[in-house]
Amino acid sequence: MIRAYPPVSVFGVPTDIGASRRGASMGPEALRVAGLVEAIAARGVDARDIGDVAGPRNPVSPPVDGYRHLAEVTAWNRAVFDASLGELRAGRMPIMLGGDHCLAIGSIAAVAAHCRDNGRKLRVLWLDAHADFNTSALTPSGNIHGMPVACLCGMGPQALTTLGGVVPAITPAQVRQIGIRSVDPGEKQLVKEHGLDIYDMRYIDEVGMRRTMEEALEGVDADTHLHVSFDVDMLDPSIAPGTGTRVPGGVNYREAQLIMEMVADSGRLGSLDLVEVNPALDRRNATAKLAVDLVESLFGKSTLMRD
Ligand code: B3U
Ligand code: MN
Ligand code: MN
Repeated sequence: MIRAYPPVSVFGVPTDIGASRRGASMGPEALRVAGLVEAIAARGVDARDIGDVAGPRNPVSPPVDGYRHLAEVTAWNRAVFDASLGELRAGRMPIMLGGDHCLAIGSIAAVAAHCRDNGRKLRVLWLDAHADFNTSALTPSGNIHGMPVACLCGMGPQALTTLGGVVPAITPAQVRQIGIRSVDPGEKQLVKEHGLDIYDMRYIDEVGMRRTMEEALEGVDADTHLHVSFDVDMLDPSIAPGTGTRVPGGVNYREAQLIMEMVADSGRLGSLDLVEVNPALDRRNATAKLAVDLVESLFGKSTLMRD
């Protein structure tokens, strides 16, 4: 199968504004140093690094009304929204290098707006140890990187839920979460109420990654835009130590490769977030290098010639 990828625009979002642990702001450079853009280009894709978007510094302040740094998170997400939508409208695939996962509010709001404009269906694959479905009332931390899925589904501060103009930006029915193993008690209840489709680690252990991915991709067709939001803490900390909220028992190397290969085989990848790489916690950039390795598979690299 010959896959033609649209041209790709990689941009960095150097901030840890949605987290309480510092360091994800260095993620974009770590991924560049690990050779991300060159690796995509080596797959025969027109890949361009358009640099970093800008935003406010991290004031490192405590939560106010259940949100840490809401004004700054909003500013960064506006910048991400504008950059993502600009690239999509130019016919290019945006790859957002975080930064922490709060930035997916901007990137996915942009993808949702673009899909609405073009009458395309949207499917979001949320690869993560966490459901990121907290609200200000439920959050144990006030960290907005624990809230992006809820915000996108219309639950959250107005500044974030209205980012793309239409509320909600997406519905839970458009989301499939994979690798989940840490959900807070109140968040668990909310996830159930909204029927979020979660393939947690127990499910993956029981049925295997192949079937998990077949189910997660079910219904994806030629009219579907597939957005992959990849929080590297989905991976087991033994292979991906460079991230702020490590949870044991994660997705292993082979399972992660299969996820990426099956997305590549779908031929529908339209946009990507690569978030929560924290070089301050990493060993010799291992986590960024692994992310690059996985992105190569996402762009069709496989061991054998399957074309
Ligand atoms: N659920 C916890 C922890 C967390 C969520 N996402 C990350 N950490 N990266 C919270 O703070 O909301
Ligand atoms: Mn996350
Ligand atoms: Mn996470």
